[in-house]
Amino acid sequence: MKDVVTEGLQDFGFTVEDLISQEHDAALGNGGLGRLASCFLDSMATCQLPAWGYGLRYRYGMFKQQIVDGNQIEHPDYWLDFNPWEFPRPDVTVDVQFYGRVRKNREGKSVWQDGEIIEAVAHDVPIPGYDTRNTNSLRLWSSRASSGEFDFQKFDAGDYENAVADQLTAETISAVLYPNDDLDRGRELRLKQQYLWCAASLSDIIRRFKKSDRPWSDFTDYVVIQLNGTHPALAIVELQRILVDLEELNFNEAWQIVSRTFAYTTHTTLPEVREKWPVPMIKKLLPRHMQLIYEINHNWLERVKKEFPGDLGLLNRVSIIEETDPKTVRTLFIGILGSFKVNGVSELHSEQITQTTFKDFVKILGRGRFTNVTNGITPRRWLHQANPKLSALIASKLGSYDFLKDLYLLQRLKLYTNDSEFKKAWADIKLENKARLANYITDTTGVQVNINALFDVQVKWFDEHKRQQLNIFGVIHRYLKIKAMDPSERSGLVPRVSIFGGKAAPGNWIGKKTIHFINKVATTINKDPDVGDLLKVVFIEDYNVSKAELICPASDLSEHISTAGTEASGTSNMKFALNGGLIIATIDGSNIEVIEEIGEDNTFLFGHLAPDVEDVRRAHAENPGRECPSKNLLSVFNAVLDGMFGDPEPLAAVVNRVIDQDHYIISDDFDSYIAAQDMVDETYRDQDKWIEKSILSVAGMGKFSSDRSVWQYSEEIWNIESVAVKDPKRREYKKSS
Ligand code: H2P
Repeated sequence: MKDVVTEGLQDFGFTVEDLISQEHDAALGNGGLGRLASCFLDSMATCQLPAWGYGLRYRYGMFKQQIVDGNQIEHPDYWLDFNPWEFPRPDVTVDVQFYGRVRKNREGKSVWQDGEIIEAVAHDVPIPGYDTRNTNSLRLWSSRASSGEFDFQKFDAGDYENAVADQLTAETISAVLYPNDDLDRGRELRLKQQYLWCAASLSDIIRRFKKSDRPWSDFTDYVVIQLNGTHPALAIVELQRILVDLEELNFNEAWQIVSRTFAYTTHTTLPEVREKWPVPMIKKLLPRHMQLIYEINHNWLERVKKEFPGDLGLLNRVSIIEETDPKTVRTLFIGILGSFKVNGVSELHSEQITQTTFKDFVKILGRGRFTNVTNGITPRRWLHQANPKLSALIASKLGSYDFLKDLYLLQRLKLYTNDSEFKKAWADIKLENKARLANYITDTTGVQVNINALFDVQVKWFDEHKRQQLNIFGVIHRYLKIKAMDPSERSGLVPRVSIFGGKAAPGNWIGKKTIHFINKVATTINKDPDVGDLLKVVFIEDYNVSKAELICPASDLSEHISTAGTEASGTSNMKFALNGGLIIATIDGSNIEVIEEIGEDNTFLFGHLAPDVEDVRRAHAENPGRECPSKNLLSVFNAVLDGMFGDPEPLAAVVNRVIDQDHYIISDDFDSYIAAQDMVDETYRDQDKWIEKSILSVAGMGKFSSDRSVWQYSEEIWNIESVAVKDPKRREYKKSS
């Protein structure tokens, strides 16, 4: 509809961009995990797969980031104040029970009674597919007191505060989205969120199934539920509860259905089981679920005992209940046991987890339970919408926009790497996109950047393993090099703009220190007349999806430099490469597959390999006072600690972290990183070669469409087929003919 809208708006004196700029970014789906889910929703609708997305409608989604004096300040994000894309469904509500107690009735059945009821209310966000009539829904739940309004009796009696208290308590459940690494705060509320989400969604799924009047034995032929991470693992226990307590199936029969309904994706490489719930907390909040967890665990351990007699260690390691004080429930294990397939999100990650976190489960359940589906991104948003000119240029060569539905067609671009007219058009589009970003940078930060400089970007969450520190240390190294040069030699250098963006979870202190560090370094470098246009450092505030759409098309180079073996997949590498940016990367996560598709010659690689990282860490531990192995990095540290970027005290934490621990082996990878960056400069000098590599990057992106990912889920896990929604006009035509 964009053309129609653009034309219509012109009559009113507006551009379509004016209109779009009024729209608030969704405060959901901003980290890698959520954004992947958004891409999958787009792909499932486009591939005409009959699917629903379920989530929570957080009143305040991810916080808004402001940078004040170099520091991240968090503000609430009122994203729902204006959101024309959601349809409240007051008719679709589910009562969700919390607390209370369990008693046995006369027939010996467990009955969960009393406690409190919270009402979940549906809000639907339509997800239209591309070039199809199919539109799926993302159903988001918000919570409210089950009466839905405040207590009028109290209100009449003048007790105004208490009249609304129940309502406020109930609404708190869907109020805020906890950042993913803040595990200790608000734990009970977090558990309540997870349960409300699971219980409401399951009730909705079952209601739909029941409309068909089919027996429960058919359930798994019609329903499959993919758990996106461990957060919804409670759904497994909830379905067991529904089948046993409400539908009166026997325990084993119910478990057969449950464990053929769910499949589970893990998105992390962290070896420790992250989400654990204290048993007393579950007992209090969800007493019946705790009983069921014990029973599921009992049956499981009996099986393990039978198959591996006498192996007490194994029994302890795979038990859902961890014998800590107080005891805890390992949510991850519920996810594994209650699912018929478990997958990681890149080849390396999926392989790695079977050898570490899931090793024991592989031994017991067999390798066949574990599989891989490499992540992807939607080309509709990340190419066509973000970079319409590049999309049009590609369409002009390939003869149509079919590549937006079959991304492998991009391979044909390889034929045009010597077509000088095409290459010129390609380069012009990149320059235009850089100019667009440069204007944005000047408007928002006041920093003027040279659009002919190499735009080097790292935008993603601040997580220590993603190593923004390595990047900024590299920037300082470059700065020192420029300063040490005779001014007459400087003209031979390739000018750079280093662009950073991303948020740190409020509880991630080192992430916040790193943001501060980058901003302080930027301030010094940007005003240094010795450097001028040769180096600029920019921090883009409040990185989100709209900004990513502006940034990705404008990058010459982007950085995917996590310590090998720590990034499960990563998807921004795909977004940049699809927009013709080259990548500098470690041999980690999905980088490996991206490199395979684009070709090593067209990427800049460095760093230790995953199997060596543990050895390096062991060597650190054995030699605590060791010298920093990189002279280059030592000079960087000295410059920081000598006050080159202002008061060293607030900057020292980021440096000391590497000197003291260096868990992410920054010092061991630094020289190889610098060497790769030198290669980047050398390659960039030959613009013709650079553009050729840029075209080849795009040409190699076929595999990374999220359409491929969801097809793989459909065929290898869900066992579902596409169903086209028919065009009513065509139906009429058929009738009359
Ligand atoms: C996580 C992983 C990424 C992965 C993404 C989607 C949790 O994203 O760390 O490696 O690509 O899920 O599978 P993030 O760190 O951005 O929240």
